[in-house]
Amino acid sequence: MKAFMESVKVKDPDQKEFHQAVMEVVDSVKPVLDRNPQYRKANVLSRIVEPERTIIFRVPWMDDRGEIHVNRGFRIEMNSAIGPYKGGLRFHPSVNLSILKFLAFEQVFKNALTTLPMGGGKGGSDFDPKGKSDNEVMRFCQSFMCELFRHVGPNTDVPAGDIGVGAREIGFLFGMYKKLRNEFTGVLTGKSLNWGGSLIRPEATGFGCVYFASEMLATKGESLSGKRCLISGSGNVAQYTVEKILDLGGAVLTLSDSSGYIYDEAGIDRQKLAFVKKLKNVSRGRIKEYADKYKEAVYTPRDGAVLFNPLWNHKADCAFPCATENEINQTDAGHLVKNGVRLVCEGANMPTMPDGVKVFQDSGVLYAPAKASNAGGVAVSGLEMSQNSMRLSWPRNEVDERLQFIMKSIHKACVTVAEEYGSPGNYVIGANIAGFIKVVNAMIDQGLV
Ligand code: NDP
Ligand code: 2IT
Repeated sequence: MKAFMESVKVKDPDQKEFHQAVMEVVDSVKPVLDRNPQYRKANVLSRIVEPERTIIFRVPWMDDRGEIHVNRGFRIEMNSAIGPYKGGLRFHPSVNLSILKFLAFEQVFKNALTTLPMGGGKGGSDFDPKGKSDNEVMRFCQSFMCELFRHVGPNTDVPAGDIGVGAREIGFLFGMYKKLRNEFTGVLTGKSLNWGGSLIRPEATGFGCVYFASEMLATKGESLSGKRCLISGSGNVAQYTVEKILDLGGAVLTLSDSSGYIYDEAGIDRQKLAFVKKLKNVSRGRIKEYADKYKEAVYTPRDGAVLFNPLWNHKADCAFPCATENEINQTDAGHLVKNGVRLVCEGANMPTMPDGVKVFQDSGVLYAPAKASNAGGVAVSGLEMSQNSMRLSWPRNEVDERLQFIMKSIHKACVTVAEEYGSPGNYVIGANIAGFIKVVNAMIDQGLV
């Protein structure tokens, strides 16, 4: 296994995030390979870490002053063993091959866990939508799709949103796809309701994450009612995580963006959440404005020189990291445990660094890795694809019930498989092994392709 990891690193020495994601899976699946010699013989590990296809392209666009800019566009088509490539697009200046490969790799296992027929992919651009006008974002999305359209399709590769890509961007991307192909298909998910979107898709990742947390707490005879919760981020996933925690009687104390975080001891209630949704989704403002409006809240700007995130250093019961990767380091994890946190449920992808995960596991914290706990978003994307294929739309309660059922199934699969492999309560091992077995069995069935 060590030699295998070395070979992955030597091939792409700069792809630190990708190595991190691969390492976690490789660590988990060793007992599976030991029990199943056919997997080693089929060299499944080497095959599963190599994307089936990597597309990199130029995205030229013009700003409102007539100046020309060039960004880089990507789509990683990682694995199509169990269905068309499926996964989000991220627009953020930090986007590079390493980050998209880690996300695409995670997506393969996550999608397998949903029980729906979806392969794994991810894409995006180093374009920064922050501070851009709607027209600039539209021109960028159109230029991006002018290349991407030839690689995607409802039975080939179905992108969706991620950081920096929400309903507005999906609309512009879909419009250009439809014009170029002259067809109206479910090539993207996260579409608006009146032209092919699914009810509950905007809520799905956050709601699903809280459903998963409830399942974990239920194993200890507990619920979210009365629990104090810390949440990072203030985008799509964070907003609907707050909403569902409030539905279930919990209290939410924090939210953040890349500039800083707010702490509200009085709790973020529904009225305050409505303010955050408008602030972030309509006026595209900063979370600092929350503390300008609600004087009981304290705003702390991000200090790059500090080696821990003070958001994670408050007394609480549960933590839901919902911003971005590697936002909880070993020190943050130690602070959370010291402050009484007994459950960490990941809304963001890979938000906890490996030594942070170790702190949680050594302390007996209920810890859910992203590929299990945030799978609700892509699960409802899968339901959006089904509805599009059938040319009908299910009512809200039907999609929500299916989402709850899927999150319960993922929880059950994690628990059962972890026990089967001698690591009861270890959701990392459960999720990695359950996803891995499903995908590699399909790969083997389909021969060496
Ligand atoms: P949004 O763009 O809606 O929100 C992202 C939030 O995270 C913003 O508050 C943003 O702050 C903050 N953020 C982004 N990058 C950083 C950074 N480098 N440092 C600190 N804060 C940052 O994205 P989503 O809510 O959709 O995504 C959040 C996480 O959830 C990501 O990890 C994504 O991969 C994951 N995810 C999303 C799914 C979905 O369906 N949308 C599904 C499953 C997982 P700012 O505004 O300052 O950039
Ligand atoms: O990380 C993720 O699962 C997503 N960004 C959602 C992907 C999707 O296809 O809905």
